[in-house]
Amino acid sequence: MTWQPASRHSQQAIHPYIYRLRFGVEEFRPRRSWNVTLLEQDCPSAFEWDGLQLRHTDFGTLLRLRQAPDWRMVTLKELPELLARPGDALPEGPARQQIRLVLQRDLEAGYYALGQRMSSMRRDPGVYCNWSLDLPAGHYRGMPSLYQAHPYLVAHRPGLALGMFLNSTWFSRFDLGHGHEDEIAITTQGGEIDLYVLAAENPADLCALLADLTGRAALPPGWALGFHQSRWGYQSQDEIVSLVDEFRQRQIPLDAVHLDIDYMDEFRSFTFHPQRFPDPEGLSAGLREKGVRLVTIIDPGIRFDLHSGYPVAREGALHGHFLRNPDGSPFSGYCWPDSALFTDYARADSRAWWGEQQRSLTERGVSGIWVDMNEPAVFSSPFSQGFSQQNPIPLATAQGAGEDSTVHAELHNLYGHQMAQATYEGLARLRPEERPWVLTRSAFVGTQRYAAAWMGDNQSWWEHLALTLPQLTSMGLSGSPFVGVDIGGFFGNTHAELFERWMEQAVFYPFMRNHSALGTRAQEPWRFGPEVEERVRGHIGLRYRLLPYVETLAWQAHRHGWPLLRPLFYDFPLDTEGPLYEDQAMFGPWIMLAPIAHPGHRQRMVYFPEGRWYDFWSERFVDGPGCQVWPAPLGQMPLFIRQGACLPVVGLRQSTSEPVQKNIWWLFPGPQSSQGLRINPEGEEYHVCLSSGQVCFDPPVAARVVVRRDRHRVEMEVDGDESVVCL
Ligand code: MIG
Repeated sequence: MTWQPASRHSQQAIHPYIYRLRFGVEEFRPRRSWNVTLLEQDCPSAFEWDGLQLRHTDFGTLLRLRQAPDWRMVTLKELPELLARPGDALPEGPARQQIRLVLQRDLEAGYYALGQRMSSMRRDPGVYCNWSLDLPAGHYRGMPSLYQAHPYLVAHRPGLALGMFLNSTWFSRFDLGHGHEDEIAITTQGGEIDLYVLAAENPADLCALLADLTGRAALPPGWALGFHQSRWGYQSQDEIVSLVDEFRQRQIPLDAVHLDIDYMDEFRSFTFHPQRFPDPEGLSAGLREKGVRLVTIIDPGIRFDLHSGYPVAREGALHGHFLRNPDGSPFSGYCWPDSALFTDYARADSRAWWGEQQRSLTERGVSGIWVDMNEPAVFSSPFSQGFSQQNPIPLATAQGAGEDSTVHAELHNLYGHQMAQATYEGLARLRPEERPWVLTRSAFVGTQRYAAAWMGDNQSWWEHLALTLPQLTSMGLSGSPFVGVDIGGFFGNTHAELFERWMEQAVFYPFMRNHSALGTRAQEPWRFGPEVEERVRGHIGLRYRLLPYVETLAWQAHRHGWPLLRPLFYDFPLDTEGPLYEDQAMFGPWIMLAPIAHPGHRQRMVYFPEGRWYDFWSERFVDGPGCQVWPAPLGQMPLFIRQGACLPVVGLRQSTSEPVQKNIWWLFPGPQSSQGLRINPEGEEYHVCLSSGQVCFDPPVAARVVVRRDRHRVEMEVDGDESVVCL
């Protein structure tokens, strides 16, 4: 079948800097309940669209079509990257309508974002698919897609940061200069291209626009910004208690422990194993006294067990919350509990029901919920029979209710998103006094409203350590600021040097968790001997000292969409070359990390953007721009503070539950005046202004201030209140 012209189109400015271009095969379908965009109204703007070119008076030409949008009918065979179960077919209707938009590729621009990938941050020419998948161990570059789907592309050149969000939850694909070097071809199933074009002067403003369009990231509770310890294979309540005691006895700060599937009773979600975890209330209360929160994993696959008194399966089936086969029988797929039922999170009543299920955890003192396997991952044979292939839900399976009924093919990419939503909303209802905290594996654009995310099953490999910064900074550019990877690597056996180098950079992961797979070498911080332990204690301690800065960045991510961990070009958008180094990153506006991700390396090249940079560990400083080789002994990864920094910090604590004794600022004064900001956990702002040797507080504080000098750093300890201090 050949391509035919798309017959419908509409254009509309919905924000002074966001323009919506729509092209369709048939009548545009009405807004769906699951649509992730928040802006709809017409808005006066300075965009001009002439049918071929989109311009904005502030920026000039933003994009140009190469040809009129067109469409064709396709079969599953023509979409080789779309993983479906053997014998499956695309359902009739829009699922078979593939529509395409071909744009001119700006050869001067760098291309970024597109969510979660195992590849460089600057997107090479290639094909990027959006289809959530749980692929086998050993993620590699060629994987068409991973657990999450972000049909959102960023183009950047000095003076212009352009975002293109394809508002399609169907399978989609961005061909970035692959078919033709100077073209970008965007295709999607569903018969509609709904493209939001976001135009900003720099990446920070672009991130703010994306947050306006798709929602602000949920602000994590304070404890979630601390250190988390996890492992698949912690077998019992007693083991968890000893683990936490060991952290405390060794004086390694810790805020959360995660329980993996081992805690469940035969993999029944929302249950605890009666022998191995006999007293979850006691466990969570005991941990809470030690300043540690409990997080439990939940899988979407509900054990298909209608007769043994498992209320989740029985009630869910009774009230019709699970997916069904075309003949009306319950759909079941294999997962941990062998045969499992899957909730239809596209239905509001089913989401509410799912939310209510969290009660069995919150009532037992669980603080956060970790939602896994929500691509959703379905196996081809029972887990109890060993290894199996993925066997995804048939694409024609009905989802949604009433006017919003559709097929799984349209909602596959949203399964994790809506599971996170249901879980988040359940926690918010059950415990309105606490900020919900959900961690998800699968996600879509907009999931940041409900959950933090980790990057799934990485490996204990140097290559995966090296890919972490590109991966996490790309997530931030794609709208998801609260992200992390499994420290130490999940599959495979880590070892001392890899683990230690991983911990060094993890201080700056927005979400900081050590996690590993069943049967792999233990990787708690003390498993590699006293020297490694000592240095790792120092790294986690540094995170805890920096927590007021981390909390401030978290608030800014929540309010403005600014990622905590970002690529250099984000903070230095006019610098055209240096900021392309992807093995460095900024943590907020003041801290630059240049980690080591290679065995044996004890020095590395560091790019310094414009300005003065103070070495965190020594007397040295460097004036950028330029490159220098920098020492990187174990325990001292190259770390720099930008001149002018005013960093809110705190004395060392073992947990965020310990009261803050002193408010401290680390000042790195420069010739120009500079501003420091602290946003405390309640959202109150404290400003300090540093100018010609004087510090002014806003709001003014009235009491004792102690000032100490340490190399380039001035440490200012505010015990009470005072308004102006001379350094
Ligand atoms: O495929 O619950 O990504 O973090 O430890 C295994 C067991 C299922 C996958 C998650 C991983 C978790 C593991 N889960």
